[in-house]
Amino acid sequence: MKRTWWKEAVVYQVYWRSFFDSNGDGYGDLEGLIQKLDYIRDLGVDVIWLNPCYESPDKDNGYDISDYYRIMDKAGDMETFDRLLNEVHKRGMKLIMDLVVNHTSDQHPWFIESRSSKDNPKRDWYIWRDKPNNWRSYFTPSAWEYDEKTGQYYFHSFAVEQPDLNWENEEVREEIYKMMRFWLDKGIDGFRLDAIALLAKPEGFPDAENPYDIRYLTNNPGVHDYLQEMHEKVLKHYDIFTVGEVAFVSPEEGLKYVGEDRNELHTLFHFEVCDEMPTWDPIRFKQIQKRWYEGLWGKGWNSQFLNNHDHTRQVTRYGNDKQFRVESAKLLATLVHTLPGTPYIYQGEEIGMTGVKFDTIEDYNDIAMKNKYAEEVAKGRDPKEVLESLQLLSRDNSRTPMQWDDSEHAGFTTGTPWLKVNPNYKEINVKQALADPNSVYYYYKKLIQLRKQHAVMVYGTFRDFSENDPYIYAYTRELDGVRWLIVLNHCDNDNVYELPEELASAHRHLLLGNYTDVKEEGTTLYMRPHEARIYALQ
Ligand code: ISL
Repeated sequence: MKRTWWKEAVVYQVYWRSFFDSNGDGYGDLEGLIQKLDYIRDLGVDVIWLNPCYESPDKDNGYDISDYYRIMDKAGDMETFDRLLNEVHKRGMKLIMDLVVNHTSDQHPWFIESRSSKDNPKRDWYIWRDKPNNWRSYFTPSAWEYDEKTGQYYFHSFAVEQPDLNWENEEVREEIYKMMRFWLDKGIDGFRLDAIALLAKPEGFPDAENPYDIRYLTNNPGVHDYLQEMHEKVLKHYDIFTVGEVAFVSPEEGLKYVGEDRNELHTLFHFEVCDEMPTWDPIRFKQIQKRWYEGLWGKGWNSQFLNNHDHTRQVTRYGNDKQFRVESAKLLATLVHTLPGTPYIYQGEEIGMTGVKFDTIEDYNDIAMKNKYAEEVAKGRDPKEVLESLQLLSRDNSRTPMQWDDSEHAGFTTGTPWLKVNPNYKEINVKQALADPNSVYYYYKKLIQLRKQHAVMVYGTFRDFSENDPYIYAYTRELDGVRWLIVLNHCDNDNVYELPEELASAHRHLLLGNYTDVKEEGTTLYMRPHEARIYALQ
């Protein structure tokens, strides 16, 4: 298999508005990120993925861009961005930008022109129709918004304030490519391409049989033509890393986006775990891993993540954030870093930050959650019940400010934070983590070091030795005669794992574990709650 830096990399996602506030306005900012770069470097990560910080009215936290060439005031300015890039590079890391090209803000001058009249030259830059079809958007009951001025509807896959660009229009595509070159020429190291599988729309927008199954929004014919053109005209001219958000695809379809012979993207986020596995489901998870491994291995590259700014923190959703918070945060880290693919760490994950439950809808900020709340309450449902039903998966679970220490607002800001800090910051914070040699933080650090030292962790083949076991996940990675065994007891009880014959005779050397000792007798491994072990087999 071809070896490349981005396969070996560990990526750290910075949701800057919640990372560190340098000027007391309650929002994290790029200057704050610069001040914390040593913290990120010390963890050992290679790449920072920065959430969108372009000029934006901020209806969807920066995913509604009104000027691709400017930095949002809350985040800073272009001078600060340039300094950030330089400081990241000085520390031997790379920076990838989050880029949103499926849609813009409704305040983008292109859209303001487009909606001004039917014969405006930019009318065709967005998607206008006389009649809507029955599609829903991600965030609203209809994907179409009526515009009184010209008596037509425009199309939006997300919020009303996020009209979709018309990728069929060549001028749009050229303008986007030009903008991408602007950022790449600055020396950034790649892109995380937002909602990239949505670029193509189906001919004629036929009604959906089930409007609630919004798969119709993605992966439509023509999307690969756009990506190949983008590759040809922009991406291939730079030594960069690209990861695309590609929801609702099978491994076979996913391979079309990331196949090494396809000239599109390097890797993708498929959301089969986060979208389709609301809580931990071991057998399902194992099947997903196996299918994606078989579908991509040797042909295209996968990504591993269990949370991000859209998905509830992993220790809350897939672990046990109460009795076994530390153990299960470490187990989940082991999983993400030892399965095949590039691992991602979402800020705060490395100290085992948890999700949150606010008492009232007013304390929430997430536009997706708030719209859904309003829609359900309007149907006459009990507001309290609606709130409770939305809490576990609210995107604000992972957006609360980074917990730096036990001072007011967790040391995130001297002002009033834009979103409340998780009340557990007194126990869970960076200062505490750095002072405790057994913290989740140091475990991440060790995992990342292992990845640097052992190619098997990146390039080793994968084999599951526990397919039908509902508690234990045991698998090997193997490369050039080096064989590792990973054993995870993903559950609140003790369990026993009997080594299969094929592995039993090998000598086992423990490389990393999340308990201070190891209980085993011969070929029987006694696993405590949320215990994780990585062995080298000889
Ligand atoms: O997170 C997902 C899987 O559940 C996706 O379905 C996600 O909601 C969707 O792919 C788009 O997310 C991205 O674009 C949105 C923005 O609100 C999200 O924060 C961003 O990650 C619109 O730009």
